[in-house]
Amino acid sequence: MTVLEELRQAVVDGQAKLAVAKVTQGLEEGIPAETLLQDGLIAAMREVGQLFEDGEIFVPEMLVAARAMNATVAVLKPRLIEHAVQSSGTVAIGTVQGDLHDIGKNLVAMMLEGSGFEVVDLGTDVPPERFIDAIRAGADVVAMSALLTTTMTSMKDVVEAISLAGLRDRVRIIIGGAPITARYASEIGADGYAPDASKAVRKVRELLAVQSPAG
Ligand code: B1M
Repeated sequence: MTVLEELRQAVVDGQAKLAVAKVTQGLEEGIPAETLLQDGLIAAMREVGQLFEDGEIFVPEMLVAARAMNATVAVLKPRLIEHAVQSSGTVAIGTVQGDLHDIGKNLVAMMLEGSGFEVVDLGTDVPPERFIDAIRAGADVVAMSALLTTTMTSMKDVVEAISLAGLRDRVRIIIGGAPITARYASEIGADGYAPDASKAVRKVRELLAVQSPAG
């Protein structure tokens, strides 16, 4: 088995220590951090989702796999972020009400932070009023994540609540997560959608008209 395969298997099996060891080995062997993330960790979570869907594993196994993933992301973090110094704006990010999935949201938050944005992480299961409080406290962007088809509709509630509070002109709204599409974003009146964490950074930069370091 290659290191990437061993990493994938360790995460699927929920073996956090082994997964951390495999990420470390992969880095030592010169595998780029982005490859370890995409082809190791994210691929493993996809496999876990499939096993769950097929009834071969249950919620506890999904949970330990998620813990293994989180442990390895901590090791990769310094290699994934760009270390920008100047603040480019404030982003309030959260997983919407009713939804507890936070791995994707945490990756987006980490990449934004590494790219020079101030990030206010509202956590998971975030009700609309907490996003509104964050705008009142100065957030330039509201970033929402949802992983369930049953919770993605909460994004619309947040957009509506922001409009009702008279704050829509003060903020840009970006959404993402596995069931989300660009079409859904425009349907609910969000300003943007991104399919992954690095594209989320690009989209936020675009929405705030911030130059990327590459120009
Ligand atoms: Co759950 N779960 N889960 N789960 N879980 C899914 C999402 C599911 C697809 C599994 C499946 O059936 N195949 C399914 C949803 C089905 C659906 O709605 N259509 C599901 C289900 C059903 C459930 C429960 C209902 C199970 C139950 O209790 N019976 C339950 C719901 C709990 C709740 O939220 N109320 C549940 C619970 C859990 C755990 C708690 C056990 C655990 C989460 C732990 C945690 O997050 N701390 C869990 C996990 C791990 C998964 C899977 C296996 C993996 C999710 C993940 O972390 N992926 C998932 C299967 C899958 O996704 N294939 C599944 C890796 C992560 C990096 O990807 O989050 O997509 P993702 O983020 C990406 C992009 O989407 C994007 O960037 C990220 C990086 O590239 N992105 C954004 C995300 N947010 C963004 C925001 C942006 C921009 C981009 O801008 C703001």
